Amino acid sequence: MSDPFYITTAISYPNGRPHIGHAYEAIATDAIARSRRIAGRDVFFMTGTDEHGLKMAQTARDKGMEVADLATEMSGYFREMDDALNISYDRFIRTTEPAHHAASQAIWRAMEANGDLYLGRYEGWYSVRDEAFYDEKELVGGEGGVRLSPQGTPVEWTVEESWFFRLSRYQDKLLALFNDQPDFIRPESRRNEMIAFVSGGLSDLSVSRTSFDWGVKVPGADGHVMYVWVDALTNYLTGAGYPDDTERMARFWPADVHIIGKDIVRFHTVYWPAFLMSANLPLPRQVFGHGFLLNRGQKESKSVGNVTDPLDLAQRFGVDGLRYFLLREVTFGSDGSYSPEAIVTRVNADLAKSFGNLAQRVLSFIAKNLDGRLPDLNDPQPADTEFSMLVAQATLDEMPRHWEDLAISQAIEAWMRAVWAGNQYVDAQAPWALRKTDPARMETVLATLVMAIRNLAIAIQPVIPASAAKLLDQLGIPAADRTIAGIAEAGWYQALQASGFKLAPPTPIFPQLEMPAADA
Ligand code: ME8
Repeated sequence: MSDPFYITTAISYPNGRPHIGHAYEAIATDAIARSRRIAGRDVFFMTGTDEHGLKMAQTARDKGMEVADLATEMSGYFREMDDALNISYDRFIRTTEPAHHAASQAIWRAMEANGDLYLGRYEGWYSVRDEAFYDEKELVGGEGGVRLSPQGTPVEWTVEESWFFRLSRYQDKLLALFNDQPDFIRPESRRNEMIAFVSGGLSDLSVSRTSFDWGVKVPGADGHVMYVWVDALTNYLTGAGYPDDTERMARFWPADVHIIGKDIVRFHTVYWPAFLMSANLPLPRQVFGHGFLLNRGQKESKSVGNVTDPLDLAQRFGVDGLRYFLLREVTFGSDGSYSPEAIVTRVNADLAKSFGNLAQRVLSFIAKNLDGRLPDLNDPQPADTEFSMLVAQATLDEMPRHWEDLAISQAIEAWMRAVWAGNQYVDAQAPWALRKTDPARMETVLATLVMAIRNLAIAIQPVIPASAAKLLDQLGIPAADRTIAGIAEAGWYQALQASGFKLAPPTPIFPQLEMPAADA
């Protein structure tokens, strides 16, 4: 297959179990990956866990565990979550893998060969929770005069021998990058933040640690492990076969897009391109910083007692219900909020009552009244053609454009408008009434609807893959045709009719969800 597309999530810290923010990022990235697959791209989708660093080492110590064991146990929960949520990753990377250590050491040597690394002494503020160094001027005051990072996390004064990366050399190059490639950082608001940050001047970056040893060894410097972000960012190269698999590198590097949260945009759009420029490697085409997910408008935290297990939500509302809600309700790039009531309301309105109802009443009518035989398309009238054109416009033009632009909720809105048009069409044409008066006309209306339902199901696969697949199975659509090209194909309906395919009485795919009791 041609036309490679490499997409990644951030790799998560497995110092605890995955939360709803992790689930959201995985679901959004998965939907984009699937949207490219049905558009015919050769997708490589990577996710995984970021297992080194002080935060992991400290968590393990607090739990009285070996850090390697903690990483393995927790990484397993992330992979389980991905599998449960139907995340179609091609590779789940763990930064403790030997291949990743080799890639991190290779980029280190390349940066060193370029004269960008030097040995010095770090004296400054460090936040273990963010795994980030901060300048004095970035700190903010907390309660009782305590100094906090701009993310509101505690900082500690750190003094140690360290290797430094000459980040200061890259200020102009980074500003030129942001200027020449306005789409490198999205959305626009994050781009503006990064332009302001880089314009304020860049200090060299401490890139090794000597006070602990849980990390990738710095080549040729005993006692130094790499700063966790150096190795973490390099995971994207490891996945593309760096440094030895040059064929794979030629195919999948640079990455098309890194999907990450808004709190780590600086690492991905300042440090990462600077490392890559230093190592003489091409830069990813785009970094997209999505928003944060809030529980009834509040950040989840153990002390507030509102931490939700994403798998509980999936169990309660269905994997596709949860996916649909998050992707439809949250504008990609902005913060979003969820609550059980909001999920139930949205899923019932769009999936159960609109699309589900449309499919269910049409397919069961055919199963019952035509014994499952696919109706004939006799002499279509303007109302039929108009509706078919509207579905084609939504699925072949609007939705692909929105997907291309990562405007996920807008892609779904375009789909929903076509679904509503389907319900209006069926009400206006009332095939049930035509059964006695004009059976030929009834068949035309039903045939028009079957085609529309099939195309709408294909187009929504990235969002609700399992439900769409069930519906396409009911309709007898071969797996190979479940693509955008399959929507555009002429003659598939007549071919399916000719094959003698019969619709079985359908089981409903989108059950109505119960509104939770007020205290749930
Ligand atoms: O940052 N809503 O790992 P992480 C939405 N290991 N997204 C959220 C979120 C929320 N409430 N909370 C976190 C790391 N995220 C590093 C990344 S990449 C080379 C290394 C997002 O486990 C967060 O923004 O803290 C990030 O993209 C991802 O979840 C993993 O966060």
